[in-house]
Amino acid sequence: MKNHKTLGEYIIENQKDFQYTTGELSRLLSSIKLAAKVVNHEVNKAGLVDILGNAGDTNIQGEDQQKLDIYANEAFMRTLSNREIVCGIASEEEDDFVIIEGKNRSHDNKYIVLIDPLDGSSNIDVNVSVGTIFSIYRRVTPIGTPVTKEDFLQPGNLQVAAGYVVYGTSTMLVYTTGHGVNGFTLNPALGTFYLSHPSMKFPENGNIYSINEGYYVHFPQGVKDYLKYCQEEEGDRPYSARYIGSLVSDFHRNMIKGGVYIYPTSSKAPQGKLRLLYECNPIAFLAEQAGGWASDGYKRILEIKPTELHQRVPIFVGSKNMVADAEKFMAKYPQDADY
Ligand code: AHM
Ligand code: MG
Repeated sequence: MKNHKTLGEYIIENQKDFQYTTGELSRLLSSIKLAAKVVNHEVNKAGLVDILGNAGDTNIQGEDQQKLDIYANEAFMRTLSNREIVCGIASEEEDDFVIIEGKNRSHDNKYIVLIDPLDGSSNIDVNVSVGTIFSIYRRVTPIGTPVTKEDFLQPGNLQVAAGYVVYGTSTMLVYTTGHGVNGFTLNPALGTFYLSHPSMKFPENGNIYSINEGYYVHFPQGVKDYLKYCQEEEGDRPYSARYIGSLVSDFHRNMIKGGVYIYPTSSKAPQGKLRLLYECNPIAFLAEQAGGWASDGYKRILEIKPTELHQRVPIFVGSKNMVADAEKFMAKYPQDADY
């Protein structure tokens, strides 16, 4: 068997790539690794819910059972707060950001984390993959003071690291610190992540499109036209449609095989559905680092200046040439850019 590097070894060896190089980011990534294992253990038990009890029940040890998305939120919140590195966390599961105090009630920690603890959670009941998405920034307000909203409303191009965990047929942790994208697979018997997908790259072209076509009638005309193009018989088209309904899994597959994931605006969701800070920015950072592209249909996701924590934006992300093709169709309807 080939001797694969573990995630722990990889993080330490590549500490120097990180521009601030203090070891703090390594410790932060280690805490994400730990929380991912805890959540993985719980997600794998989801099918036993009728045996072990449902949310709101009490389990055999007398502990309250929780819904998995709440469980995942608490697991990440707890682990990230414990290591004297993070000064604030914003989560898709919380209404507002949370201020973390360091040792002796100080505010000396430098990093903020934005997290979607369990994305695609409607898929849990049916044994389909779900994921965790995370995004890390350095704070912009002075060290020593409590974090403010300003620390969280940074454009995506200021992220220092981002990644996801996919709880699928295998559990994988995929992340970037701005030096490419690497994927690590969990060996469940040992509880260790191994480097299984070094230097992940989107193929420049692809033949998969991923969108919830059930909402077709509600889509903007540019999206309708692009879908028609995907389905036409010409060259390497028609493309295949693949849509899991778990962003992390759809993105992960498209990065490996080549494809585009689209969640556009629609007459039902005029701003789109996905959140800029917890979903679109980290996924866009990974996409660009893997040689792909992420756009809101008109402009680069990573340059959008956020105005609210839970802001939604449309997203077109994946193989570079596929996103560029979709943007050409969108450009014919410039009025739709004012979503
Ligand atoms: P969630 O954060 O409430 O789980 O929603 C995000 C998910 C994505 O993972 C997925 O791609 C999308 O919502 C599916 O939405 P839809 O069912 O509208 O196609
Ligand atoms: Mg989500």
